[in-house]
Amino acid sequence: QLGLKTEKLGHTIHFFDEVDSTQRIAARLAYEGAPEGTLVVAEEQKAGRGRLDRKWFSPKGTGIWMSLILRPAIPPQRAPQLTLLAAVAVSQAIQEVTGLVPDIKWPNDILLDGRKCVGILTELQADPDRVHSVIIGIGINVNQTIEQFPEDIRTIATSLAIEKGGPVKRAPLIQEILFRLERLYEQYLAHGFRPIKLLWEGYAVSIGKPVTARTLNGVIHGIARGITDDGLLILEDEQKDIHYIHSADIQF
Ligand code: BT5
Repeated sequence: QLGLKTEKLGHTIHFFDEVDSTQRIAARLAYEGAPEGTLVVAEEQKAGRGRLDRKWFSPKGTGIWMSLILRPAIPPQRAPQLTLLAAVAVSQAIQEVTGLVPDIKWPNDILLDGRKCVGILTELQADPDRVHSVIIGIGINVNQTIEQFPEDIRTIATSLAIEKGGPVKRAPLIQEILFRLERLYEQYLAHGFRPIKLLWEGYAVSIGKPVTARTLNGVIHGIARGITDDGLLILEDEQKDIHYIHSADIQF
């Protein structure tokens, strides 16, 4: 039992021991009409995924692998804002529960000590002018030891337990994430993205620094200048031209 402090988010929870991906299950539930706030949580994902069909390593019992259904009345181009909103909510919750201070790396990573401990994946069911549902997938490495990570991500990944130096309980963290998400989401629906953007900037790394952005259209080197009110990354290249980046992998 999670002992929720929320009005709406997480009031229907589907728990699974093992799934391919909580994203796929949540998408099916959303398609079948599941209400806003429906949450899918799994102990283990056999085919957890990241962006662009990359794999998300989701071993049994050591992490939080969950997907939340939202139904905001927004046009689809505003959906990336919800990735940033979720990153703020998860960062606040991690800070509250563990005392660790995370960094957000645009658009969807949360880092501790420069290593990735959270990945967020936002997927949509939408018409060109209207969102039907947004599935927010959140993967958190909670209690893995460094040896438990596959070799290819061992130098770039970390867990809350590694950083804190001891185990972290998952249920209170899920509870805190939903609580923070609900608050920020209400703010977002009432006042738009601006208040969320200000909070986001408080956690952001790489703003003002040189970065390399790998997009589907090519590679851009430049200085990250911030994000727009829509949540796009503002990048100033070596010719001082400004690029607005919708989606990319960022390195610094
Ligand atoms: C992400 O993609 O970071 C989004 C991850 C979302 C996972 C959640 S878990 C619940 C829900 N159900 C799903 O199936 N997915 C969501 P991206 O930015 O593309 O990063 C993927 C890359 O992160 C991989 O290519 C690896 O390099 C690295 N990676 C994979 N597993 C990791 C892990 N457990 N911890 C840290 N890094 C990892």
